[in-house]
Amino acid sequence: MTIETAENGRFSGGMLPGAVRHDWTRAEVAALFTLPFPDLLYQAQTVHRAFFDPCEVQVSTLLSIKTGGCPEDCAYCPQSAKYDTGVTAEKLMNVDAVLEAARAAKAAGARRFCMGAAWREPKDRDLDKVCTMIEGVRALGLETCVTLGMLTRVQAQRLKRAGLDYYNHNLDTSPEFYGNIITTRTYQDRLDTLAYVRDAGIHVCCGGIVGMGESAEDRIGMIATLASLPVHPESVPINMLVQVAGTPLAGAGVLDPFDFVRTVAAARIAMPRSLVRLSAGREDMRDEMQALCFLAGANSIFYGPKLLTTPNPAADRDRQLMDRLGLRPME
Ligand code: SAM
Ligand code: DTB
Ligand code: SF4
Repeated sequence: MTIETAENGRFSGGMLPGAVRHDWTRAEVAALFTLPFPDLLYQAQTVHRAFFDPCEVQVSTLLSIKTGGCPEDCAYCPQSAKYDTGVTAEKLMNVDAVLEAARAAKAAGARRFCMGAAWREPKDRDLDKVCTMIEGVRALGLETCVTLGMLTRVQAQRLKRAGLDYYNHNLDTSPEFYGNIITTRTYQDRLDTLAYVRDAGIHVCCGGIVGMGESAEDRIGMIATLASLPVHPESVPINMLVQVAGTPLAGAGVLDPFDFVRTVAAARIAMPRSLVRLSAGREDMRDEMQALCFLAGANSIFYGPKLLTTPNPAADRDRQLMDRLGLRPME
């Protein structure tokens, strides 16, 4: 097989398939975004195939273990107490109910079980309970992931001792656009939490949201920031904004779907070894759009009828889509 190289112009920015770099400049990432679509997808697929079987998709299931009533003001989020979205605040679930949901997820084919809490940061007492959940979910033979907001270094170490495999904490957007979306915590707060998680030896799941009214430059800045982390996140969720009535971003202009696909492809090329997750927003995507995202290098999805509070495609629709495309769940 002939692999096109930087010399013949097919691979921009000196990128050869197989190279993992942490020194991505914005100009290099911008050059990816502005490639003709066929060249971008070709490059993304070549990189994808160098590291993964392109017919395999990692399957995770999400559960909201603590819903609503969050003090933060993230403009996209239906769980913020600042917006009237019809989401009612609930207490942290009990451990047995969480384990029952994890057993059902495993029986349905999930490999990883992700537990999300609408907190700014966990209280130590709550963290003890979450650690018990992590131990129980691991004992079922599932990989574990939690997303609980900001952590201290000590809390990250506590989660590691409980056996946590992944911590999800998103940068959400570029450093420049961030202040338009969230005012109650800083970009640096997020980078600090990510460093504590990494230092504790937990795998990092970190990505962002597209379709919030950000510019192309912001999407470029987000990918460049993620790809410049000292170690790439092992999982990179790319969420399409789910517009929820009552949030400030309800009514945000609709993004050109190809700009979403370009963001997925740029994530794949810039972070070749990472799982790129086609995350929120699939419920409103046509099957053709999801297929394009898989061709652009997405190789992970959330599986099951609900994300945290909003709908996700039903499991049978996803099974059919995977069958029609010849995709298999990753072991
Ligand atoms: N409270 C914790 C935090 O913010 O880190 C954990 C849960 S929070 C819901 C996890 C992530 O979900 C957010 O960082 C955001 O990227 C994503 N998210 C939330 N609402 C969304 C929406 N309406 N559309 C797309 N993604 C969303
Ligand atoms: C991520 O990046 N996306 C997931 C997960 N991490 C926790 C959450 C999506 C939430 C979508 C809105 C909702 O269902 O409340
Ligand atoms: Fe709270 Fe997380 Fe929603 Fe922000 S994204 S309002 S921190 S639950």
